Amino acid sequence: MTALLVILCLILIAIVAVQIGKVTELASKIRGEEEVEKITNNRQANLSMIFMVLFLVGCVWSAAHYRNYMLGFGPHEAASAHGGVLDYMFDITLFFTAIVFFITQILLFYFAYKYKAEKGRKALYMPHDNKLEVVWTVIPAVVMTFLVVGGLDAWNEVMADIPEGAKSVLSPTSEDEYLEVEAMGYQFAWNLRYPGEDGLLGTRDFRKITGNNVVGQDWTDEKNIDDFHPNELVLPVNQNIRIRILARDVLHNFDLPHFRVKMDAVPGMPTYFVFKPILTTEQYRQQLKGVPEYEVPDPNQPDKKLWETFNYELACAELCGKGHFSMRRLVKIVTQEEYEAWLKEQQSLYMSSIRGTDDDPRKDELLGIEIKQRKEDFNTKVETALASDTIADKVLRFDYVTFETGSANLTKLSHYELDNLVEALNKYPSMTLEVAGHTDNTGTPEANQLLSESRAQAVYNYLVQNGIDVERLTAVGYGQTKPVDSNDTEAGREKNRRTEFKILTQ
Ligand SMILES: [Cu+2]
Repeated sequence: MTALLVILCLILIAIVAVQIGKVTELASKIRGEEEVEKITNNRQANLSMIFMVLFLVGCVWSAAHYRNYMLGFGPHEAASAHGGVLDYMFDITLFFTAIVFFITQILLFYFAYKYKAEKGRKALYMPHDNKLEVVWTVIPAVVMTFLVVGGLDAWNEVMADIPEGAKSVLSPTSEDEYLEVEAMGYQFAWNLRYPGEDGLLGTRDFRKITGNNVVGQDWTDEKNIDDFHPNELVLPVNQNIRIRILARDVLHNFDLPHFRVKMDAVPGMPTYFVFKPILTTEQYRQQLKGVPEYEVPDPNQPDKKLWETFNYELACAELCGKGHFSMRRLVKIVTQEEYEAWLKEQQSLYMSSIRGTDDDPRKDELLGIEIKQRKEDFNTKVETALASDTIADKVLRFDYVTFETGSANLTKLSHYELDNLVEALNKYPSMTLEVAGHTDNTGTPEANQLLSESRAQAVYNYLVQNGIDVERLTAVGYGQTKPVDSNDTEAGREKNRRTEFKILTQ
């Protein structure tokens, strides 16, 4: 419909133009060619002067009118430490170019007015003028030198990398520390990766990229285990941030307009940008408060004002394809405490979606942190049992001892818990145990009896192989005779299938 209207308008304008042409032609026939030409020239000259005034006034007016929306003017001061340097360079460049702009525009239109065609007037030919040449070469050269030198200085300051010796950590608290976040652009989103507890981003390999592993993290690298991928960029205020910028497919551009951070993301060529946010989201909102343009209701949340719903954003500033617009990500600058609290909610990609799956090269081993945690839990359990006077408390269930389906072969992961028991037995030399196997009621009682016996025996054998005296151990199979829960539900049956040990003496 709109297209149709536009086409109709264009046709009408064309008709009007043709008609005017015809009328002019007719008029010149009546009045005489020369007379008409003179009138037209005068009219055009006057119109061009009016246009000049309207145009220049419009330039100044629009800049003043929209100043509160523009970065670097009005309330939109830079929210990063280096931003002011760039804004200053921008202002000073604008100052000089504006002078040139106004002078040249005024002269352009004034000359067109003054030297409109007049009968008998001849052009003045001036093939060369040394003075003029010097003036319009030297002045721009001096101004350009000033701008270029200032620009280089600003560039070196803004583009400086993290100073050598600074430490990469997850939550920096001083100038000697920094947080490194990886941002990988792809069609059409940004993948953000934080380093996790260790403060280090793990290695990547593009050949390892899968649906579950968008940046191709190498899971055999310990540094990758705790890396996490949040949906928004949350950063602590007043700390150094280094963004490692990558692209997976085409050119993208990492743009944080409010921080004057902007850098191309080039496939195959990692880039970076170091900056320090100096205003939290909340402080920036306060800066917008009271500005008329932001005291109006937010169309998306009519009960709130625009300044209240303001958020920093990460955009892609390279027109990278059809879904380019959807690369927007929220950016939140928060206080140290808020940042720490946010960190606690994050879960590493490895632990949440890779661990234990077929993509996990460490499926059959525990991670250092898991070993440590389970060992602590196990020791607490044993010590509580030793301290208790109740017989029932002396019976402990193995939480992580499992067998291959239908057999008495211990799974690889069972060894960690059994090793904890070996250690406990060595620590308490007078402790003796009964290892007991139990099953649910699936299958025949005879088969279950046998299975439970051989499973208890397997645990017994493992302990003996690891140096525990046979005198201190017995292995018993109870089959399905001692359920701890109902055998009618899967959850109940799972509880009934178990291996336990009972502390007999201590
Ligand atoms: Cu893009």
